[in-house]
Amino acid sequence: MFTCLFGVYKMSVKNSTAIARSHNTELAEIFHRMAACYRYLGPEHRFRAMAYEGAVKTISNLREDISVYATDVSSLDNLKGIGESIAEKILEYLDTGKIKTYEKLKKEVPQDLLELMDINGFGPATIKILHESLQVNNREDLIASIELGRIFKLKGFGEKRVENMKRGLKLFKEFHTRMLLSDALELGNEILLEVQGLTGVQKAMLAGSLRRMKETIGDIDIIAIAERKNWKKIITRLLQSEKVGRILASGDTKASFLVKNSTVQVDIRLVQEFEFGAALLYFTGSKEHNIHLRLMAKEKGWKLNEYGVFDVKTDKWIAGHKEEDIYKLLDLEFIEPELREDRGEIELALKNKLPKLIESRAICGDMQMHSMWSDGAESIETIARFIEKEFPQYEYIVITDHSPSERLARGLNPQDFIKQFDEIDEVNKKLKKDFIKKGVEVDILANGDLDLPDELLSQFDWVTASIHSLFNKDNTGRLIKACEHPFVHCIGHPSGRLIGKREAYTVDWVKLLQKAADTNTAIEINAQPNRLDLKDDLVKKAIELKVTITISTDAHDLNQFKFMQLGVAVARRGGCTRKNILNTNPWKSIEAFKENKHRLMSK
Ligand code: DGT
Ligand code: CA
Ligand code: CA
Ligand code: ZN
Repeated sequence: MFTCLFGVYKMSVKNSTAIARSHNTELAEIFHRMAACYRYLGPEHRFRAMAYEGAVKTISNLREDISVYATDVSSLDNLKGIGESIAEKILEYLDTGKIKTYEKLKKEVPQDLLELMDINGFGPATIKILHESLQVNNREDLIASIELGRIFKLKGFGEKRVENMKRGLKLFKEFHTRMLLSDALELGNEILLEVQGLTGVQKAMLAGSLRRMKETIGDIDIIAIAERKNWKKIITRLLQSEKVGRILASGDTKASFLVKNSTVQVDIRLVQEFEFGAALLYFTGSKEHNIHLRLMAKEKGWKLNEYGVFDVKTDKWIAGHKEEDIYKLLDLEFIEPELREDRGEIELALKNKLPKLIESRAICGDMQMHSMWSDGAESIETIARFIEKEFPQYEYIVITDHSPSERLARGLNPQDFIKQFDEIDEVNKKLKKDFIKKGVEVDILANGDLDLPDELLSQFDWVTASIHSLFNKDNTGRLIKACEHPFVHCIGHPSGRLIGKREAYTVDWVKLLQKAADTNTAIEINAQPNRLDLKDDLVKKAIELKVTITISTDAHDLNQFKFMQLGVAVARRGGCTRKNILNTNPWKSIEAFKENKHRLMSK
């Protein structure tokens, strides 16, 4: 799960009941803040901070409300990552609604400083110095001390470091005004369901950037069809929903509100059936796409707006019932929402040359995931049985635990991998098929070497190589060296960005992608919601250069396998067809892909 708990993202914790949501979510948030307090207090509290983060992870993944497990200290003790002391705090919280230790910590550590530790470039030690020497108490103070140059008086704060801090602040701000696609999808679909359930609503759809599946979302847009006479009633009833917080605007045809306890805005518009296509087209955007279409209509003597297509001279209505009708009228192929960014899709549609975009149902397997052997939450058998049941279309999954230098992620030693191979063989035997593939996410070291010996690497079914260090450097050389390695099949999360937290490191993309194509090395679209890496425009570049792409969830627990749809969305936005994506094929084609690289590299 994504654990930035200072924004709207706290709503992404998924549980089956409303109570579970509030207990588990609130407790996870308290523990996350406690961990941050301990980090702030200094390295001697490091283990406590880690213990609380561990508990956050466990609680966030519970399928039931925490109270179900909380009969006494020892029953909680049985949960992974929860020791006696934390168990006591959980009971205290369930009993009194408060945790005394936390109340005490709140007095010791200025709470507005905690969110600053989530910003790249601001560790606890830095924040402490800023607080103690410059009386920085929150983000505003920090910005002021940078702008007024006071920060340069401190030892160790030179131009370069402060530049880096400014970039971190900028990312943070962008992040807090936009949501991750995954959170917006979940929330958007919940609200959509409510709208669809209102009496009088005949049909409702998500529009805006959410329908285009952009990686971050500013606000949620919904279009609904209803007869005009019912509009007022529908708006009134919707605004009475318990999901609605502050109402921003409310008229006869539309309403805007903030979702309760959050800063997420929802815009909803009601239309009549015959104008639905025009409204959907308009409010799906993008704005640039719309402007381009409107110009085309104008050249034909028509006017295109959110109500329909009209003849300029007579004002006569020509079309607008369906999006398809409007594209057809303009001599265009239907353009999928993910492509509507005016990045060349209209020109292709004119020539009937749009790619037939990949769909989720074409995915045959997941190419990256972590088990309990490293930092995943579940055993290999549990993962395999879950996938068999929930993703029956999958023919294989690849377990890719970390290599030794990833100590924080409990990376495996070579001998552990050999033991893991035996376990995979055993589980496959139980499943009566060759379902689980032996993979690894091997670290690319500082000099571009890999973190495991060739002799071991050659035994894996699938080797993904990724960078987990030196994010401030140009990493073209390291990645190219990894591509040139004969046993590397794929580059994982190639740009290293974390949306809103860490910018991508510098890479000469054309050079790298060309190398990937030349060496028959695949490039991953990592579907973790805060990665979505490779991102859409680089995916486009990659397929132009004939690079093979994989989509994988990099799941660390069972709830994360559903992220595949986000990876597919990125691929679609990049214009991928089924053919561009390696894991739309049976495993024997993947073997052939590996064989090709082998042949190329031994030339
Ligand atoms: P977001 O919410 O920032 O993630 O992005 P969108 O694309 O959802 O933008 P939003 O919610 O402001 O507006 C929804 C759609 O409405 C947008 O994609 C296109 C259309 N739209 C909004 N304002 C304008 C405008 O000034 N001109 C045109 N042509 N279309 C607009
Ligand atoms: Ca929007
Ligand atoms: Ca909007
Ligand atoms: Zn990784």
